Amino acid sequence: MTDETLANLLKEDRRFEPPAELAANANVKADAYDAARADREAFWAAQADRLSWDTRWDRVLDWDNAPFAKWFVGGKLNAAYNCVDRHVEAGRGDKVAIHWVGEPVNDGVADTRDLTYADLQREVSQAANALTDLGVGKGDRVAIYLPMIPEAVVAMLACARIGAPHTVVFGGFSADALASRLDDCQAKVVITADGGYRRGTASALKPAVDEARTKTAQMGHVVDKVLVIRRTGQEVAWDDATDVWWHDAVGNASTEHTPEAFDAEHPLYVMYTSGTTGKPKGILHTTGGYLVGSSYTHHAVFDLKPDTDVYWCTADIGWVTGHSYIVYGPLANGVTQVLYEGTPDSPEPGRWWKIIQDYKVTLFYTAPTAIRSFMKQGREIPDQYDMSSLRILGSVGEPINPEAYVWYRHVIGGDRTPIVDTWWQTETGSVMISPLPGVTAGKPGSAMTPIPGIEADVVDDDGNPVPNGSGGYLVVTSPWPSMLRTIWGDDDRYVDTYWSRFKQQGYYFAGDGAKKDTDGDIWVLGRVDDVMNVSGHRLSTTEIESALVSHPKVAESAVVGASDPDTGQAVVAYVILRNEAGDGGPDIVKELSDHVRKEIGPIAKPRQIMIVPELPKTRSGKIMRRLLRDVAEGRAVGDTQTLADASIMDLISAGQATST
Ligand code: 6R9
Repeated sequence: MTDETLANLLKEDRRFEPPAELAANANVKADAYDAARADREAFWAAQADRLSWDTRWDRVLDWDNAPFAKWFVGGKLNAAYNCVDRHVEAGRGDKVAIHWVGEPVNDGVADTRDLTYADLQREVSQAANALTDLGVGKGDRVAIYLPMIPEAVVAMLACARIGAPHTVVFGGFSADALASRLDDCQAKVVITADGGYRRGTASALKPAVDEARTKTAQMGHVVDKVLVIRRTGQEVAWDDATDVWWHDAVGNASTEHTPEAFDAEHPLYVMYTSGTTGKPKGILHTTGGYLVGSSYTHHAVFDLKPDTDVYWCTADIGWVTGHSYIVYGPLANGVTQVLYEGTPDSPEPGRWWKIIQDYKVTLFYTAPTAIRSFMKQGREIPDQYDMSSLRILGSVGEPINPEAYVWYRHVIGGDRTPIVDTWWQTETGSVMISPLPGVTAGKPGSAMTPIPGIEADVVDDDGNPVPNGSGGYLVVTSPWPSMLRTIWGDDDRYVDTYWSRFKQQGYYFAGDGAKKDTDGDIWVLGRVDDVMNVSGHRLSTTEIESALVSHPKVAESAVVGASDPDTGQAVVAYVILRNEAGDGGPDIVKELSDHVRKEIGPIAKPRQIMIVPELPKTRSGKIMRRLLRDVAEGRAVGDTQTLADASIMDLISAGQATST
């Protein structure tokens, strides 16, 4: 973000007060901030009481071995029981848990299915029994690689029910990306489907699992079983020794299953996310604190009224937002929600707005990148639908620019709905900084203040809080229940990545830059490290550079995130070819782009690839990405004094027009 955009942002002075009725009836009011400040542990203990525990904890927080936290020490609970069974036992078995809106959509009618809490209880129990029969026990890892079908939720809850940590891999990731995750967490079983639908067309998933399984075998790790859901009915290669149909194994299993209570610190899941080095980090979340954090924040930030609200989060379960705000938070709160498969604008540009109209959605949660793309299409499309049911709109994944915020509120929310701009991360497990819809007067573009129970600040290089009106690094200053516990198999990397930057103060370093305005409200500005944010998805520059360098024609590469009006940031790659590759041939750009797609997945595909003769490096050999970003964003190239060879930037800037 340039200084100029930042200055403009902070000139933003529109305020949106909460609607009076919402404020009067809000689940969480202003006094919660005071209660949490007075006694943070007692505050979180009160939130933990919203769940059902088999054994109560005897200590709220054990921070003796910081930064390794234990929350609700000695407590025991089952996450799936909390998300499913307890609602059935409370007489809400007939309540719809999930309105699934799938693909394909034929003649305007989608493939749909409603699942009640009683349905979920039966299916989760069957899946839990089937996984147990396949040899999955407490502590074994299960990978889930699925489209957005109800079975994805069922599979996650079945794992939670038997204490087998799941690792959900986004269905858009390649076989290679899947293989490295299977290997890293040593997954015993993979749950997948023959294929999935996108824009009405079936695409295969199972072949990527087969390929990944072969790859992990070469790495020395053998996946025992692959449980396959028949979704599209397409042909699949079958290996009798490993492959099992879901409809056989799960379909024939008993619908009775008694959940076992697990320790509050028992691992619930591992979610891989991009870091600053090539290897994705397996973020570990455990059971008790995570469920407390995700369910409390969902109740507070969305002011969820389970008897009347219809909630919809458009995320994919392959991301943390899908974990915390489709599966665990909402279901623990007994919500009725929409789950959808597909894309926002297919088969019709107004698909989302039609879903809101049809299901009378009241709480809606999506990402700025989607809002910007709808803005581009124009308000004529949403204006055709009745969205008067909406009462709160949420935003997540990247900073929301004030214009998108105001458009979202005005066009989608009819100027009635507060917007909750929620800042959080895979690592934080649940929302950390956000307005409360019944309390906060929202400012377009600001995530505002840490929610009750969370303590965060913006600090300078030395870890001192910056005064209002200044910028710095975003930190969390005290532990919170849904915090990551470690990086799977790599405690040192956990300490290094998050706790060494402000070791003396004991602050969690989020990797984001932020500014406090004159009122002290927080504006998150984006990453300060080599992590990009493309359409709300985290990608590491190093990971894409490694993918490019693994191509036989490539000698070296540098990747930057350039600002992009649609996707927030976009991947721009600079590539030096090997001598023997000559000019790479006429299709070199496409070849490299396809290669990245294959290695990581379509979301990592560069917007632009430039073949360059050299990369700008400092004398110590560090690539100066700042200069490459200048070129990618079409600016005059900044200070080149520290370059070992300043003429290189002229070559790169001149070459840009011809090589893209
Ligand atoms: C939940 C999620 C985390 C990174 C985070 C930050 C960016 C997320 C934001 C936001 C500004 C918001 N981010 N929400 N930036 N305002 N409301 O997105 O997790 O995929 O781990 O990404 O996303 O840069 O550090 P994750």
